Parts: sequence; C-alpha cells; structure tokens
Amino acid sequence: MNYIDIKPEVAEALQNKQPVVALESTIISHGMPYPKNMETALQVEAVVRAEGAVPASIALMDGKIKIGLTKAEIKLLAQKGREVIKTSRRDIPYVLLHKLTGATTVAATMIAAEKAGIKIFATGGIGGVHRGANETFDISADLQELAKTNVAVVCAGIKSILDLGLTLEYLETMGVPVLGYQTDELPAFYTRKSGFKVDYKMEGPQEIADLLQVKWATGLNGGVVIANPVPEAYALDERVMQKAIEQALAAQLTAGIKGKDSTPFLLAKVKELTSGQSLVSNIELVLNNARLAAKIAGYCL
Ligand code: PSU
Ligand code: MN
Repeated sequence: MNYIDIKPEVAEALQNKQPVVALESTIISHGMPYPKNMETALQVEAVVRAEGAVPASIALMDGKIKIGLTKAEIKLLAQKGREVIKTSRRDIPYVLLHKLTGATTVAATMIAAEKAGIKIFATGGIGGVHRGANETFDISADLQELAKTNVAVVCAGIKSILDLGLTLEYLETMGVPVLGYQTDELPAFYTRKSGFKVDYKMEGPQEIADLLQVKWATGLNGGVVIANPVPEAYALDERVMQKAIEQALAAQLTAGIKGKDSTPFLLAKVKELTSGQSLVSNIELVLNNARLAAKIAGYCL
C-alpha cells in the first residue's frame, strides 16, 4: 500500500531533476487567519515558480500524504483552519488511517519531503524548546526531526515565544547546523536580531547548497536550519514584540493551554496584540524564505 500521492507536476520535476521546494500547511491552517492564509500560500507558490522551481505544498488528505496541492486543496485547508488536524510525526498514522485532513508541521513536512526526494523546504518559523520547558517538557518534535531527516529548512529564525538559547543548545546536541543567510546573528522571526549567534554565516545560495551536498555525502544524516532574516522594511520593533510575547505567555498560563495547542495559541495571541502589523511581517518573511529556498534548490540538483 502506497500512502504517498505526488502531484504530476511535482513528480515530473523530480524525475527531470528540476528544483522543487516543499512547503508546510500548518502555517495555512493554524498560522494565519482566512483569507490571508490562502492568499499567502498561493503567493508563496508563485514566488517559488518565479525563481524557476516547482512548489510542493504538503498535507494529509483522503488517506494519502499529498506532495503538491491544488488550489482547491489549499483553499480547503485555509477555510477549515483549526478544524484541520495539526499533524506532526506522531499524528500521521491516525490521520491517514481515518482519512482525515491533516496540516503538516515542520516535522511532518520534512518526513513527507524526504519520502518524495525533496531536499529543500521553506516555512516561516520552526518549533523549538518552549520557555519553561524544564517544567513542561514542551519541546517541539521539529527538533528531533531535524536531527534525523535529510531536509534543509529555510526559516526566519526562531520566534521568541520560544527559548532561543535552549533551542540552539538542543540543536547543537542533535548535530543540526544552524546557518545564517548573510548574517552572524540568529534572527528571531519578526526581528532580524536576537542576541544569539548562528553557527556559520553563509554568503549565498550556492555555498548553502554545497554544504548540504557535503553533509549528506559524508553520511551525516539530519536536517539543516537556514535562518534568513526578515527583510529590513518589514522587521518589527523589538520592544513591542517582547511585550506582546510576554503578554501572550501570561495569557497562555491563565488559559491553561498545553501541548500541541501551545504554539497556535501563542501565535494567535501575538497577532492579536500587535494588531495587523505582525501578519504583514509574517507574510513577507515567508515569501522571502520561499525565494531563498528556490534559489538553493536550483543548486541542489
Ligand atoms: N512557528 C511559527 N509559525 C508556525 C509554526 C511555528 O512561527 O506556523 C508551526 C509550524 O508548523 C511548526 C509548528 O512546525 O508550529 C510547531 O508546533 P509545535 O511547537 O507544537 O511542535
Ligand atoms: Mn509542543
């Protein structure tokens, strides 16, 4: 029984050794409100195409892991929003068994991409070690996936709803390189600065593609984090963000939100607290990541 369903356009591109970029869907269902989520998902695909690569948005539907979605499928995820199951590694078998609709997290998207032979994946932000994880043990499955699955993830760094220092320590322990795209400093999603360093500053897409080639050719399994700072014009004020994040974390405590609901809750709260501002920044940084991912994919053939 084959659980993978690759869209013909994507299958053809892979066969012809054309660049392909994987895209996640939790960002559509749980990361942004409708209709901005749908518009953004389609725009991200367009940006990938404009750079000469083929987009492969990924989700679980009808008992299959779909690699490449139609416009109608993207619309369905966008409209259903949080009714869709946020699907990480542990959720995949249940969602497939019962033919439910699942939006893939970074971890699940990496699994699907690797199975399809896609090496580059673009998103907004990865999951990480949550603040207070010493008590809650809340550490995203994204980090374990990065430790073992051979897919590179282009993101805008790590959102400061998380503990950036602990996330970097975890990634180091797991042997995951954290690369900065034309920067020494780890970006923090909405802001270009975080006070933390990346492992290595990379000058361009080809250098990144070459590093991936070396890593995997030497049998060093696992992913790579490529941290691409939000474009200057769309970066948000650090103090405003800090305040919003602290308020969101306090609200989480009061509401007693735990487990897989934590990240979507915090994302929505931060959005609410910064009004529309953070959404604009979020959209622009995802587009920026898709652009870079497509360029890297072009050197990964
Ligand atoms: N961070 C963001 N936006 C997102 C996510 C994380 O800035 O949309 C989503 C991604 O799909 C990521 C998931 O894989 O949240 C992590 O969830 P958790 O912390 O429950 O593992
Ligand atoms: Mn978690």
